[in-house]
Amino acid sequence: GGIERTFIAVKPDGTQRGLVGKIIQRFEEKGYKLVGLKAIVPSRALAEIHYADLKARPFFKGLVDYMTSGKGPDVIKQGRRIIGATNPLQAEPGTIRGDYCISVGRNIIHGSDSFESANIEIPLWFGSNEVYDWEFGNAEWVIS
Ligand code: DAT
Ligand code: MG
Repeated sequence: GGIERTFIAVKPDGTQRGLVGKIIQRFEEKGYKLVGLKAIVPSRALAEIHYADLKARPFFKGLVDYMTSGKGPDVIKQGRRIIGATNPLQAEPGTIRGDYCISVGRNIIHGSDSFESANIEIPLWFGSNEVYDWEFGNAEWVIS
């Protein structure tokens, strides 16, 4: 894919466990650009809209997020690879979920699963004036 944006959210357990910095660092070190960042406790309504596709599932009530947003080539799919499988017991070592958690109900992070989802989730969580489209000073050393 071309240049994409995704929506990444550290969930309350990741925040409580002090993993926000490490998670942001993994995306930074990979070469992705952070264009928006905030710490919020989402309203119940926002969390329900975000996970609307899972409304019928028994675990629906427990899902809330803190967040980061990154930008770069193929960031949506690569972000999912960095995060690892939904069930941390199936997530490969070296992924965020594979390294930091053991329970699907406490899997510490969200990442958009497609271009369509990212384009819904980013404006759901960020106002247009909360995203800063800056340029890397060293862009040519990261993206060819
Ligand atoms: P992902 O977060 O990998 O995109 P998803 O969109 O299918 O996974 O589900 C959203 C979240 O819902 C997931 O991160 C954790 C929770 N979840 C999914 N399946 C679950 C299950 N079987 N039991 C408990 N929680 C679950
Ligand atoms: Mg999902």
